[in-house]
Amino acid sequence: MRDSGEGAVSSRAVRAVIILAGALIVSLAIGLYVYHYLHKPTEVSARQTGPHRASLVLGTTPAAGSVAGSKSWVSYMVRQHGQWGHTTVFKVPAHSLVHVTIYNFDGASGLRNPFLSQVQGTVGGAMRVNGKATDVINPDHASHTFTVPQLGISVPLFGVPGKAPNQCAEMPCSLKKTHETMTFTFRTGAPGRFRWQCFVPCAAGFIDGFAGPMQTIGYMDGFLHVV
Ligand SMILES: [Cu+2]
Repeated sequence: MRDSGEGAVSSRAVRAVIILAGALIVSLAIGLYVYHYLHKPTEVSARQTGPHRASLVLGTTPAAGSVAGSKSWVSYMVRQHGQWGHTTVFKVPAHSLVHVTIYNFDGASGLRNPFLSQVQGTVGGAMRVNGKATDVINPDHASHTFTVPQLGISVPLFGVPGKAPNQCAEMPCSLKKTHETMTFTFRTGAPGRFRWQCFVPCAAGFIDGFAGPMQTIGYMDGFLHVV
């Protein structure tokens, strides 16, 4: 009888250790996920161009290529010192004018909601497409959008025509390759961390074009860190 009693105690002890170890592994995994969510990809600062002025140069590509590591999906990129970097977390100064240039190397996927083909929330309510001012594009010609819902900012990106020569399919893309250039300026307010994302269902190969890169930070989503 004494033997079986000891056996029950030790099996309970083994179970407790297994449960504790399991709980530890799960909480470690959750911790790592949260850390990764908050800290990856690396934050890149907009370039200070004057008092309360900064500039940010971005790019959009059909495939992030080797710069992105394992997942060469459709992606936003950042350009610094003539080099492409793979991040979508941008630090910009508060109460400032931020001038944004986006070089789009990607073709059009088209918007499902034509409302988003309008430029909203920028200085003058407009942008420039290859130097020409406009406040709207044909929704079928939209390649991506740069939208910050909480700040009321949304800019559609004009897509490279399908038959255009000299296209760049994968980053790093030289500016000599065919692209469309969008420029606009927006004004930042108080500090905060604001989510931004693309609203064009541009994730080719995924259901409804809305999965994969469309819901992954570092590709078609990111944060605007106003400091
Ligand atoms: Cu997109």
